[in-house]
Amino acid sequence: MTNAVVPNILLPVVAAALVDADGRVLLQQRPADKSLAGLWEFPGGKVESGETPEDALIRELEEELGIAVPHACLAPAAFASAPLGDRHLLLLLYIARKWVGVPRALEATVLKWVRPADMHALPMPPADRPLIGLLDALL
Ligand code: 9L3
Ligand code: MG
Repeated sequence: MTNAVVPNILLPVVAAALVDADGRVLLQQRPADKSLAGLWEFPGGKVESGETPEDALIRELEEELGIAVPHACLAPAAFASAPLGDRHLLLLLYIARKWVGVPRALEATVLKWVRPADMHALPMPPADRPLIGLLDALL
């Protein structure tokens, strides 16, 4: 049998757990005009054609928060998946403890710093929720 072309059902999305000196992690609330409106997510977005996951995440963090994260400060940490319409979202989470600038809500409704243990009480997208426990174990 020849190799079949793998149907493109996976949607790669990258996100960051920005960790502050007190071990709190930055979450942002998705705006009303976007999918999953009102849910609290790790900042990030889709990997675009031609980008590495790390390049995509650095671009997203600049667009969404106005911060610069050096490539060397991104550590791959965990992943999770969730159905998304007729596709399947594959969420790759990176940890960063250093960045340049102060995060601002340039696309989100609001930002907040949250301890992983306190995230369970927040409404989060289906792909983000399984990452809470993994993150808690890593921090
Ligand atoms: N998504 C889920 N959790 C996240 C992020 C950054 C994104 N932490 C989902 C929401 C959308 C899709 O991935 O369905 C693409 O994200 P965006 O480009 O709307 O931010
Ligand atoms: Mg986004």
